[in-house]
Amino acid sequence: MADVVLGSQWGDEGKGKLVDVLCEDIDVCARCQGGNNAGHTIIVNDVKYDFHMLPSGLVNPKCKNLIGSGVVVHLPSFFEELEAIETKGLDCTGRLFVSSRAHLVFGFHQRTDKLKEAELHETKKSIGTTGKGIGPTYSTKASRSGIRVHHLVSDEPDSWKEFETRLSRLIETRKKRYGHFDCDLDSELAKYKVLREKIKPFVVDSIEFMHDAIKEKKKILVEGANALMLDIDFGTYPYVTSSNTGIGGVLTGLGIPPKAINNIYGVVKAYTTRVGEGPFPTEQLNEDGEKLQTIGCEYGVTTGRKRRCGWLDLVVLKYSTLINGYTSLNITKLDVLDTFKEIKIGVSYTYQGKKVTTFPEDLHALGKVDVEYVTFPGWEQDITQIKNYEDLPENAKKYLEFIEEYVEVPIQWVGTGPGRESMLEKN
Ligand code: 2SA
Ligand code: GDP
Ligand code: MG
Repeated sequence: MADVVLGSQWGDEGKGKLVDVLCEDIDVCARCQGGNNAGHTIIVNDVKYDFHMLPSGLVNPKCKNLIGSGVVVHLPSFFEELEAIETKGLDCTGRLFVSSRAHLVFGFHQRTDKLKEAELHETKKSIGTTGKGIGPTYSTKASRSGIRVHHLVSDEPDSWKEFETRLSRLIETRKKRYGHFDCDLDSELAKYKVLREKIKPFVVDSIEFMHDAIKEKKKILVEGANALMLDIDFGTYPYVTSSNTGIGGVLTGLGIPPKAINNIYGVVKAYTTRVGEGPFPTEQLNEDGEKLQTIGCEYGVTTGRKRRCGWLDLVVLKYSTLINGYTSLNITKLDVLDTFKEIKIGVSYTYQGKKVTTFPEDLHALGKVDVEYVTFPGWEQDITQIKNYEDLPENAKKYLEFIEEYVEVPIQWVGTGPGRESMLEKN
């Protein structure tokens, strides 16, 4: 059976840390969507690991790791990331696998991503993407002109020739569209001839891989990337990423049936952050927002961008819970609120004087809602050294219990610091 870790807000809730904690006891860790736009930071014995495309389960030496068919893979970054974590002492030999059905991200996708953003910028409508080519790669996938891992590694006669033709066609289309498009097919082909041999040992049929693991009763953990409010269908479209970041992406990105899923853990930051453009009703463009940003060290792991910050938004969390069906929650970064005298939680929206009863799909409306807040007294105490949930200050417990009651999902863990050891389990 598989347990799943999903981001419940706009990402960077601390999914990587929960995956690390759970992986102590896990046989297989799998990524199902996204690509190297993700950034998961894990701190083990004061060593900091930044995962982007590789599954965070690699920190556990006993855990096998799969990049599923729903992930988009930029091979040069794959090897760079692998080398970086191996240099820090993680031996990944024989523990990392890539689906033959995963789509490849090429340099031309990344260039297209940046050109599209530049065009949108002119009309002040840029998405604020990570520039990693994620949107353009999922676009070629949906338009059925994408190149998958098996196209690259196939030993069938003429397969390399077919690969050349596919890549050349894709680049030509971009040249026609953008005119000044800078991409040299020959140097790209030379690079991929080398990468083809390098990636071969990692490639598996991920359907067989997952179903063998299920049959052998292995403990599987699926690591979600990005988060529900960035989901291509359910997020704040078009200010979203290009994959299904919710529970649906787990099934389509790994080829497993719903009955193989056991627990669905929702990771919830004790406040809210967002990186990139798009509406953010509880954003605090004031001292409180700056304080959250500074104390929470809220910078993008992939791009280094400052994250926008605001209060916890339970309208968002309730909506995210409806879609993903969390069985329990991990509230993270509670310690970041330690010095606040008062802490607010957004509990409802009104639009044009009327209470909003469903989550607005129209961003003009979402951008203009008034948020009703409940104000909590802070605990004004350092909680980073606390070892048991029961020992948390009363005001912190009240804050947590309010969340639990509002969304009707139990809290299972509370994060009180970035390290693996700073995770309180609630009984
Ligand atoms: P993209 O590049 O096409 O996926 O961007 C589309 C939107 O999705 C947002 N997005 C993210 N939001 C939060 N965290 C992400 N990962 C990195 C991190 C981000 C970083 O962990 O910090 O380093 O900047 C992530 N990836 C994509 C993105 O901001 C756009 O709003
Ligand atoms: P992810 O994308 O959801 O895996 O999250 P990121 O790694 O992008 O961002 C979360 C950041 O918060 C990382 O730097 C983590 O080390 C850090 N973090 C995770 N949990 C906690 C916590 O409970 N307290 C504090 N202070 N930091 C945390
Ligand atoms: Mg992140």
